[in-house]
Amino acid sequence: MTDIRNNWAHDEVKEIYNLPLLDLVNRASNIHRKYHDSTKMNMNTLISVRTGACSQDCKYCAQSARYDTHVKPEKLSLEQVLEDAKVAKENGVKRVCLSSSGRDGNSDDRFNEMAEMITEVKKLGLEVCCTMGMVNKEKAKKLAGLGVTAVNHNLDTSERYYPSIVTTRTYADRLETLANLQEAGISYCSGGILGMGEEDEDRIEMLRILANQAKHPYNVPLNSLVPVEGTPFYGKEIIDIFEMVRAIATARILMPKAVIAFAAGRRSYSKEGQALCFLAGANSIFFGDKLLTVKNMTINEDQHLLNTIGMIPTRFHELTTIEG
Ligand code: DTB
Repeated sequence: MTDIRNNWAHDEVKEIYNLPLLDLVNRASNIHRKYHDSTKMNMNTLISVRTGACSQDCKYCAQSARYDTHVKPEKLSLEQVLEDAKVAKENGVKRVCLSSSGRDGNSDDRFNEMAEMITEVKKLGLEVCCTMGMVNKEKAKKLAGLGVTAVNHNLDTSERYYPSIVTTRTYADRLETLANLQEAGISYCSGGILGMGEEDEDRIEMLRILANQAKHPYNVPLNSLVPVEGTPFYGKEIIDIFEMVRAIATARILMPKAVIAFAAGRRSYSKEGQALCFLAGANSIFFGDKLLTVKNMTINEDQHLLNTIGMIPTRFHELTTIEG
């Protein structure tokens, strides 16, 4: 049977997810080595071009205007974004992800601002991704024309659990943006967050929906919730690293060619735990001392970790594909 499928049944995914952990890791690791160079790590720096002041009520997010968090609304100028991108480049990353807070990326002011930033950052010789909320068909085509590497729009969790984390938009809205991106022929990035009180069933369903898209995501970011003071999910217990390993390994088996990112939350875990995630198929990390609003692993820690395990930074297109 071919490895690349988009007709996964829930029970099939569940069976994989529930394999004995080391058998699951072994299977994922074999698939990973069939499709990727296992010495390469995709490194990507987040730049928050618009932070906070968001009308949405995502219970995990420090940027919602509804919650009293440490985040102060801020908008970076093009010059500041270029400055941050240059620093990221000097630190060795090949790609930056520009993030703009807010529900809808289609409004002309937010879209045009993002389009200009994408164009200018690309001129520095960096690959550029973006995340800006919902994207309609027309704007998806425009983003494709700008040569963006991938557009991020997460499913976050399962359809069933989604109303427990957000009420101001629907799962159908999320899926529609993914469909718009696919129709425009752009690579897209979509994943979710673990540790929001969801069950294994929700993780399994989210991964199944991603794997059953007509075209698999280019990048699947899996985040471990970073509970921020002031958000409704503050106080949630950090999930065990083995739960991250299970989700990452399952994602790798379902989407062999995708880049799987161990995105937010790495600071909660040991370097050995993170290395196990890389063994299970995670081949992308956010690199830089800060994510959007919270601290990341420091650059020094990450350089040390990658050196120790013998992984080197790479560009997206150099990551894949040994076979297929
Ligand atoms: C994704 O899945 N994780 C990134 C990116 N996509 C945009 C964001 C991580 C943010 C972590 C929490 C914070 O800094 O506020």
